Amino acid sequence: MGSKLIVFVVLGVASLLLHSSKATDYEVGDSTGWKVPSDSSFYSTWASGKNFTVGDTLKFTFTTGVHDVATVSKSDYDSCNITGQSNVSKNGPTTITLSAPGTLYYICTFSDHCSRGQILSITVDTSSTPSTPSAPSPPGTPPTTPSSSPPPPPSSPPPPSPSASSSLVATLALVFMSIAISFMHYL
Ligand SMILES: *[C@@H]1O[C@H](CO)[C@@H](O)[C@H](O)[C@H]1NC(C)=O
Ligand SMILES: *[C@@H]1O[C@H](CO)[C@@H](O)[C@H](O)[C@H]1NC(C)=O
Ligand SMILES: *[C@@H]1O[C@H](CO)[C@@H](O)[C@H](O)[C@H]1NC(C)=O
Ligand SMILES: [Cu+2]
Repeated sequence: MGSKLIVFVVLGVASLLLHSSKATDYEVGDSTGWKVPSDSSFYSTWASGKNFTVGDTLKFTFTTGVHDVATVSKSDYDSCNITGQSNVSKNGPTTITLSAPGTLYYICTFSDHCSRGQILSITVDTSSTPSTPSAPSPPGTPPTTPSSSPPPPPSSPPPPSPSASSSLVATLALVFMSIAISFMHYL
């Protein structure tokens, strides 16, 4: 009985780990869900520190008829323009797949909910691999590096190797094996 339970727990953790290496399913606001927050910066706080990538999903949990989710332009987001919005999900919960990189803006179109902080903006990156930030150079200026300053020290951390996920699989396989072996000892 106890061993079977352990196997189930390990299976659950393993599937979670393997799943999170592909795409992340975000519950907007976590346990708060999608509603008028008590703190108007609640959803920007929720989004900060999260790295959204293409393929991830956003789940907005709300009661149908009490809130909605409108995908809006930046200017409509900035001004809390709730009128004339056409891209609105009225049924809760709503799951939105982040299909392209860029910044996305979501508001609730019910009365004053947007101005009271029921508003979310996220930036979606292309992939989870860190890209080299390229500083925009003024037009017409050749991209020359100043020779006066010394080159940066080559102490950048190594890029994540593709073997990271396979070593995870190997570790999990080992865990499964040892559990199976200890299981057989009981029989
Ligand atoms: C998001 O990405 C930044 C920069 O690549 C990194 O420092 C940070 O730890 C990442 N955060 C999460 C939650 O993965
Ligand atoms: C509000 O948003 C709608 C849809 O984007 C737009 O047609 C309308 O002009 C906007 N109104 C104002 C005052 O910006
Ligand atoms: C409508 O909203 C969805 C979800 O955010 C988005 O993927 C789609 O691009 C939007 N469509 C338009 C026409 O803006
Ligand atoms: Cu609302």
